[in-house]
Amino acid sequence: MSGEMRVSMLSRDLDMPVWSSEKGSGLEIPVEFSEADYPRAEYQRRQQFWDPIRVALFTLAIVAIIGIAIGIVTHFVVEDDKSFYYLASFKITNIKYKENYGMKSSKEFIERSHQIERMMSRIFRRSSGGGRFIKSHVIKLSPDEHGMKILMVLMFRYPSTDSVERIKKKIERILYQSLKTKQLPLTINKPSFTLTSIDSKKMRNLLNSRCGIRMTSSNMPLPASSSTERIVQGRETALEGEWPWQVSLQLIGAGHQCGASLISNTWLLTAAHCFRKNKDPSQWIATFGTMITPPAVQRSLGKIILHENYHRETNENDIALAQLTTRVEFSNTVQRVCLPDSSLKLPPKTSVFVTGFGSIVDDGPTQNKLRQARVETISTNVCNRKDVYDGLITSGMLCAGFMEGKVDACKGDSGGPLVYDNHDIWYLVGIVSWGQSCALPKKPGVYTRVTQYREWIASKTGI
Ligand code: 4AZ
Repeated sequence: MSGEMRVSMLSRDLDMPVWSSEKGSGLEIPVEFSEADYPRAEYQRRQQFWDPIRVALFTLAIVAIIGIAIGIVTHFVVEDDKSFYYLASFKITNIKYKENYGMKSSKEFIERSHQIERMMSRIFRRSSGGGRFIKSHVIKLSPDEHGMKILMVLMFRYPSTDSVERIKKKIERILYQSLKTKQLPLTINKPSFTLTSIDSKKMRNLLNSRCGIRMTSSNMPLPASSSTERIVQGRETALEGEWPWQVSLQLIGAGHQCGASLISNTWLLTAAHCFRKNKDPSQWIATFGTMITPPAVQRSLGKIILHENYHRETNENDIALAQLTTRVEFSNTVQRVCLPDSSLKLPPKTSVFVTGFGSIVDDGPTQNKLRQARVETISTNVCNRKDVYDGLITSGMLCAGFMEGKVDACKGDSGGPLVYDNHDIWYLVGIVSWGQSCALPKKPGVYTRVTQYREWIASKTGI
């Protein structure tokens, strides 16, 4: 009887009639308990609740809950990745040092640095702990009797619980292994290799010797932008520090007038036509950051230098320099952009980015939040076609946008940057200058071609 009872009792409330099945019959008949039967039934119910299957299931559930809890704690505490920075110094023996390596803006320095950075990427990305490598930057190339010496920073992300020394050993092991097994284009002299752990401040200071580098507030480098949108038809800039060289030039009492680009701790590069209304530096302020109000940093202007041959009728030589009264310190939100070598030539349809606080429709208001747009370079031949700008584009100008229109810079973006990303280093290739209205078909944006003015900038600033 008790065997048959158990089957029914497990699935029933005690104050419901209990069903008893006749052995072998498959039939169940309701059995009424008398009042005296209840305590015994209660006891049986408790005892039967803890049968071995239930105990096993219960134990399993507890183990699963503990497992999940440990997983969550591990994820947030142990696996909480942190950036680790190292300064690497080593000698390369199969390359002879060239004098131009001393100049960071030279083509020779840029190309050799990229080659070394690519090699580091190859060494660390394909290793077992490859996902830990973020990027590297060459800081300095110097002469050495056996070839040349390289100083570079290496950035990794490892769990925050890992020690600096342990990571250093891992990095060295990966590197030494690669020297043995990989065909590398440059011969690294193993005994000369030293690795020193540095903090984020030291890393920042070292990187400040280089231009055009973007970092997020957590000191993570920003990857090349993935946006494909517009200023007229653009998007608000997503991250603080995405365009750290962007400046807003404001006339005291009249607000934002133009954009500009930071090219050193004290110099801004902008368009000459921005100062048509007012050339008195004491009437101007420059603000930094992704918002006009509140600005991240603010400075007054001490000097304005217009290009001597700026012509307002033809927009020729639409370039000007402005000097801050006090220098700005570089940070994640304020950083200078690189100036390209005068020899840099961008082929048509190269992706470039324009940023600014200008209007998003023709004659619209200034935007408080910085906006960005991806545009493409257009050859001067195409831009000078009769149905485009009919010969108005001179050698000091550069067209960028789309023939179908839609994406463009607009009023208030003038003076601001058009930048080109070369291996995560950003170069100022254009200054927003003019255009027929905004985002119209066959009327792309016209920019001052910075490469054409590289010597002029150097002659005024020494940069
Ligand atoms: C302006 O008035 C202006 N579409 C700037 C850029 C462009 C047109 C006008 C390009 O400042």
